[in-house]
Amino acid sequence: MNERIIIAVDIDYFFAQCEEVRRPEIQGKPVVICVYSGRTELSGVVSTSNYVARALGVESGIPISAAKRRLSNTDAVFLSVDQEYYKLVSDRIMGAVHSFSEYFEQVSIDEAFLDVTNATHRDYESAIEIGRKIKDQIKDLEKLTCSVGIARNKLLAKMAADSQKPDGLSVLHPDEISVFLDPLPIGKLPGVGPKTEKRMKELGIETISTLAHFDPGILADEFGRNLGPQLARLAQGLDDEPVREREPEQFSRIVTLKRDATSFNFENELRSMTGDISRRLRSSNSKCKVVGIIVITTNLKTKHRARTLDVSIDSEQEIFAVTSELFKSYFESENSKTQARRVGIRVSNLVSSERQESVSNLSEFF
Ligand code: TTP
Ligand code: MG
Ligand code: MG
Repeated sequence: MNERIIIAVDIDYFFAQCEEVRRPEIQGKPVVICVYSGRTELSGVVSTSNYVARALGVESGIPISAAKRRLSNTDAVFLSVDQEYYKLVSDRIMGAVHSFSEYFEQVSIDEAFLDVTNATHRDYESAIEIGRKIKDQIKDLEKLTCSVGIARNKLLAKMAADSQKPDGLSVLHPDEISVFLDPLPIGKLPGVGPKTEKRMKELGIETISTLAHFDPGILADEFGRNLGPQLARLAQGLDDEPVREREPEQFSRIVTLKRDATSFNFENELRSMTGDISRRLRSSNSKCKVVGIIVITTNLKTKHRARTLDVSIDSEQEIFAVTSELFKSYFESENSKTQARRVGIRVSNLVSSERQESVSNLSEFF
């Protein structure tokens, strides 16, 4: 029997919720996270918004000018994206989610899958328990809510998670799949974008059930020999994609200082972070080529400095040497103008240390 149990996790209104957590005073107001293009004061698009703003018609992808109009009579808060900050929060959450199963795949900044087939002995009750623990842990760690979906494959787990947002936990038992899928509009099927949706409607396909039973020949003609039949399979709830571990691209750690700093006076905190990063590099058999520091100032600005190294490294001492230098030169250049509230380090451009070893072993023969 190859029946699986997959858990999907997606953070609710991720960027906007991160901002609500670090600026509690904006909670309850419409919050809009903007990507300003810089051309004019208002040009750009909405990255995401909280549910208060969504209820007023403001969602991902609409122009900022439209969002301003729709929220003109409210106390809405418009903030610029702070991708670096969200990435730090995401890294910590993903680290925590990963600890629930070795079969883990992160698919975007706020979304991951776990295969818990073995861990649960194919028992949905114990998968629900894991889902609850994941939600509790993300809440404890970062004060964020997420939505969890549990089903027999990635497609259905994701759709289940999406079906009960925010703060949901939705389980789709194998015998409930068609009742869940059939009546949904085709736009809810991952893979059906606005263009495909429009064309499908012209063909009279409104619901997932209609798509599931549609003439495969016509679908292949209309949407391509691969995509057409693939869409029909998805509409039947079929998906064999495994949960695939992806190589991490970077590791980071960040701490809040006991006292705001205007100089590098947090050696102990830095040692603890470099020790942690070094252990994470070694346990994933990687070394890093780029080492960077992160400073979050008392007025919530995020600043970065990074250095690309000639040789990749993984030791605590080496990472400490580079990051302490970066911190010193950061504070010198800032000239005590800003105070650091949180400080962090990040290593990236990871290379496999095994591959390096095998290359150097080989070179000994020549
Ligand atoms: P999503 O998970 O798609 O959306 P969300 O977390 O904001 O809202 P929810 O899951 O509750 O529906 O995307 C995660 C983040 O990715 C989102 O917070 C901001 C960013 N994003 C964009 O910048 N532009 C976009 O068009 C979308 C969809 C997301
Ligand atoms: Mg999300
Ligand atoms: Mg997402």
